[in-house]
Amino acid sequence: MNPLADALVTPLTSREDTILIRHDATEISGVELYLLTGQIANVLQNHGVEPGHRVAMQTEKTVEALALYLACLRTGAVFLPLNTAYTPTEMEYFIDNAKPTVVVCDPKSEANLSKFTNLNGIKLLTLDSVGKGSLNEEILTAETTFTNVARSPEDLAAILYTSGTTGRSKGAMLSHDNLLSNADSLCEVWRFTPNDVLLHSLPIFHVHGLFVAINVLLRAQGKIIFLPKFSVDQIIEFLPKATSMMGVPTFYTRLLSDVRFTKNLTKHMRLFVSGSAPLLSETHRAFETRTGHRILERYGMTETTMNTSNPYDGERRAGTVGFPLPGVEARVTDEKTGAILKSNEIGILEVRGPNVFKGYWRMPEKTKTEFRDDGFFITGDIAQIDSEGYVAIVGRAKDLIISGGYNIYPKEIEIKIDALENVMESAVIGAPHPDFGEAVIAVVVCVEGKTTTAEKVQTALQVDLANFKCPKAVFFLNELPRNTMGKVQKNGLRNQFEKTFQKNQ
Ligand code: MLC
Ligand code: AMP
Repeated sequence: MNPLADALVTPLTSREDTILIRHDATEISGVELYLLTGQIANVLQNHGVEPGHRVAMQTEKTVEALALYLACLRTGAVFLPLNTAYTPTEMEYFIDNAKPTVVVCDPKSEANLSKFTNLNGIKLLTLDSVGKGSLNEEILTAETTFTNVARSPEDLAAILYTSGTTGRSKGAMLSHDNLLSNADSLCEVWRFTPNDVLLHSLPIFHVHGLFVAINVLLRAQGKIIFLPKFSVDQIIEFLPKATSMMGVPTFYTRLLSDVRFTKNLTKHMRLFVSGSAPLLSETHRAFETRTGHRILERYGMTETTMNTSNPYDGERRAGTVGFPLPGVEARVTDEKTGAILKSNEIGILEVRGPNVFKGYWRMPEKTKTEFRDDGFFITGDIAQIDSEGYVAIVGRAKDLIISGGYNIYPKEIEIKIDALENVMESAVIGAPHPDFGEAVIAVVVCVEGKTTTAEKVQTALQVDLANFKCPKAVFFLNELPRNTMGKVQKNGLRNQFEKTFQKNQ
């Protein structure tokens, strides 16, 4: 038994039909994808990958990259996908922390990463945006037959890094059962069938694009229009061939700002799903007015995959994330006392179910603080559950910015800014942004008698930080506003700077 490989990969053996449609209209059948996963599984084993070993990937979105994920499942390896925007400094941290046996990267990153992987005896393979590179050279001579390695439901299938309020990234450990139970629930509640064709333009290094979109479509035995990234032009080109689409709110606001996105273009569609960041009620309404479709909003996180969803039938209520998925329990508690609150009261959202992760990689103490004794995971999101059971996310207890669906923890950026020359301290906040929902802005205090410029701060940060984390604007103050406990008043800073930021956009 290998729960995920049995459920997602083995069924490909009987799929002579197309499973993936690329942006250049070339098609891959299920059998072709299956054989490719067998070849990659053999390549991984040849490099010493054993069950439980980590295999890291930082590459563009290609069929080979997707096959690498499926090959990891077959070999019993733990898949570790990494955002393509991560800098070599960030990559070094992840590789050092996860200690993978194999890293697959873009040829452009090879020189930088090899310094580190060579020292640590890690095999580095390359894969570029058209599927070429040293991994491909090894695929060409590899056998296609491969016997799946046995795994139990509790064994790890993936580690996904998520940043935290301390500024240090943590690897969320997801088991076969976590991912399979979630894919099964979503197939059921969103009614995915073999007739579905999903328009896929999300990255495949996060929960949304990989474990929601890909796992669900493989489980349902549907087809996937596999676009390299989100582009309004490509969405408009491929929509007529799709039945369904999943995206972050930015996808939908960008589509709405294009006149070609019409009722006629979308009339055949079965489902539009949104998540990873709050969908504004006004976007929900504008989408319905334009297309006649109500977007189905759901809520999840890296540690839990999906927790709640608006109903397929029944009211998809704007401003809410719907009901807990089958088998998932949700409750709202008092942040300080942990007491369970009644309907409509606002508190911290806690969840429990087969979807909830196994803990943070090599951080047992941190893991313990995030769970209640009865097994509920403390999400850090502030929520309200109404008398009908609809969950609404009304805020965040964690200091977190969500920009275009990417999570950014201010602490990580503040640490870097505070280390810059002439800087005394800083506060990083999220300001409303018409495209990304929220944008990162920094407020900096210089050492007395010294100065720096916004440009210097931004340029320095780009060296170590992924570009989506870099502040879109930097403002200066003589001191940061603090309460009597000495805590920086970020709400005050947001009120002070968001208008100036918006005016300058
Ligand atoms: C790109 N940039 C961003 C950004 N994406 N800045 C802030 N936030 C982002 N999300 C930077 C670019 O590097 C560039 O910087 C500038 O902004 C403009 O880039 P662009 O060309 O407009 O961006 P684009 O490439 O189109 O990307 C935007 C996007 C992308 C929204 C399509 O960010 C995206 O695919 N987001 C999806 C994220 C996602 O999958 N989240 C799921 C997480 S899972 P410069 O300096 O070069 O000009 C999760 C759990 C759950 O949260 O519940 O699902
Ligand atoms: P991540 O850690 O990247 O997986 O992001 C998870 C976080 O994204 C959650 O804790 C929420 O704060 C947020 N999130 C995901 N989906 C939604 C949604 N539909 N509405 C509001 N916030 C969301």
